[in-house]
Amino acid sequence: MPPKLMGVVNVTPDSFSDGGQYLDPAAAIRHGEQLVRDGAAILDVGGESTRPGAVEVDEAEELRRVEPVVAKLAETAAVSIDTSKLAVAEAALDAGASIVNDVTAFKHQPEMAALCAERGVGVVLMHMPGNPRTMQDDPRYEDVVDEVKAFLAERMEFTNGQGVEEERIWLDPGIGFGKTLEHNLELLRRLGELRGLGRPLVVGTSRKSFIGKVDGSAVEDRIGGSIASSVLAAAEGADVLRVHDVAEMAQALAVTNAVLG
Ligand code: HH2
Repeated sequence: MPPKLMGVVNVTPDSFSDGGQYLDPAAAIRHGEQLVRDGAAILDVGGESTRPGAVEVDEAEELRRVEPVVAKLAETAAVSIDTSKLAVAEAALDAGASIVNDVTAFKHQPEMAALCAERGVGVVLMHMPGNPRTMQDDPRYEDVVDEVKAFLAERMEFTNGQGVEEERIWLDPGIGFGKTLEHNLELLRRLGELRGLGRPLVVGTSRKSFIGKVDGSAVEDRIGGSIASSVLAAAEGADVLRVHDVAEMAQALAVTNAVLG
């Protein structure tokens, strides 16, 4: 099965690659609708940047950004809400979102797991050591794949223990979150080992700085690296690819599929 595409809709002034482009709700909605036409099966709506060193956004502001966008886009696509805040997740689910994507894997607000259980929605649990403000301070692992795998297994057990059925849990190695270039490359190379966790894998490499570290490219020039890393992740068994450039990625997957048959 070819992976599904999760299109990124950042309703923020400061996201690392498209900050400010879709802060206006009408622009974010138009963008999301275009991503669906381009081939996105899921739209991931976020109102707070998680880039290293990003400014924390208060709850009311994050809610104000995402709620109208989720409400409108949920009419045409499956929407995931990219948040670590309980109140934002709750409002987004009320507005029609059907997946909660938490980069802290419910470590920031563990009550989010019970909310997801009660609503019967899907969850994405991602690996990140610490928080976005500290995660890039000299990250170290004995074996990055083993440690990410153990972290995800523990968070899955916690989430399941809070009542979320295992079938609703997706896992994400958190490319770029608390990892050096070598850690990111190793995770992509050995992604298949995470299949042992038995749950669908979400992978987000799109436009990330590890690509720039490979070839010196600026953030607006990383589509080639985003596509190459996403296709390789798909070959290693990724089920969902979180991408900004949905049309280009859909074409790359179509050609990959046509060749592989
Ligand atoms: N990456 C980003 C944000 N959320 N969620 C998951 N599950 N996996 C990821 O790899 C992931 C994520 C960072 O990308 P972006 O949203 O474009 O940037 P920012 O956090 O600056 O808004």
